[in-house]
Amino acid sequence: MNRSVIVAAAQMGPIQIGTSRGETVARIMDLLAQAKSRSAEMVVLPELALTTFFPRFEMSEAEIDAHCETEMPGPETQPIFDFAKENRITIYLGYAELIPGPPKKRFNTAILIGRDGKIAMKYRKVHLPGYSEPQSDVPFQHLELGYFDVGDLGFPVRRVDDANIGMCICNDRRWPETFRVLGLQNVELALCGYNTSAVNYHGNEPSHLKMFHHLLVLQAAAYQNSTYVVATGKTGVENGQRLIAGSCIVAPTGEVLALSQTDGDEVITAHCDLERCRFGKETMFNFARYRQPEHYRLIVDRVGAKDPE
Ligand code: CDT
Repeated sequence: MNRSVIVAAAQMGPIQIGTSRGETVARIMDLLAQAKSRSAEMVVLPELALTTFFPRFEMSEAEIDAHCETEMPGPETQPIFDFAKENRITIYLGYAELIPGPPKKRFNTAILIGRDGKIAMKYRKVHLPGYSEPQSDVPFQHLELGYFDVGDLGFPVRRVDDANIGMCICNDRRWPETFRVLGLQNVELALCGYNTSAVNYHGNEPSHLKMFHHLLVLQAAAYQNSTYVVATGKTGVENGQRLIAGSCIVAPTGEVLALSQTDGDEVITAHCDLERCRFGKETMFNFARYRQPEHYRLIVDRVGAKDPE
């Protein structure tokens, strides 16, 4: 059976604060056109692709809400949906979602826009990093825990375009639980948008480790769940904060198939033969044959680590 898809990661350079949605969507449209010209059938955009990474700022409720979408598509994002339908290209789009309520909620969300121009899947970020309160003595805040609610849709996998597609967002990729939950649903293409600071302000972490850990977790996740992984970043210097690049497409073997070369808007592509996921799923990581869940109870029963008694 021939099940293959040409996938693109559409990396974006910085979106400075105050940039209009119209300007940003115009950039996205250009990236989508580039992806189409390279025969892509699926395009993955970054986390919070419509705005700057606003949790780096201390903001009022009204300012936070102004960075969120209350409807999807809305007038400014409709062209992305039209592009998906006209060109029969599936698109992962990350954005901030506001539900006015009551109760009011905000989520760090990604949707998959199907080839019919309709929302095929939605995911709301589960592992929110950073803090709920501003921290002192840091050059930039990371206030996702205060600005967003924890996602309430689990880690979905859906059959879209004859592929088992899973979604996660940025920090989720560092948690093996994310990918194992996707793996247990036979994920074949795991999609992840990110905004990752190039510097850890809470310790003396050498800066090269940011890229090392990014690739380490994606390659391990792909191998251990025998799935393709497509990870797309927002990069460059955004409001004075440098973000790592390194958008990539990883094979089910854990090998990197494509890696971005620049710090700005850039499209990378790879041909993904979904049948290649079967080998790992049927041999080394044949979950039905080898998993021993009775020995994994602590993973769901305990949140924080404790010393042995
Ligand atoms: N956007 C996002 O999730 N960033 C995190 C950094 C968290 S450090 C406070 C990441 O995992 O890259």
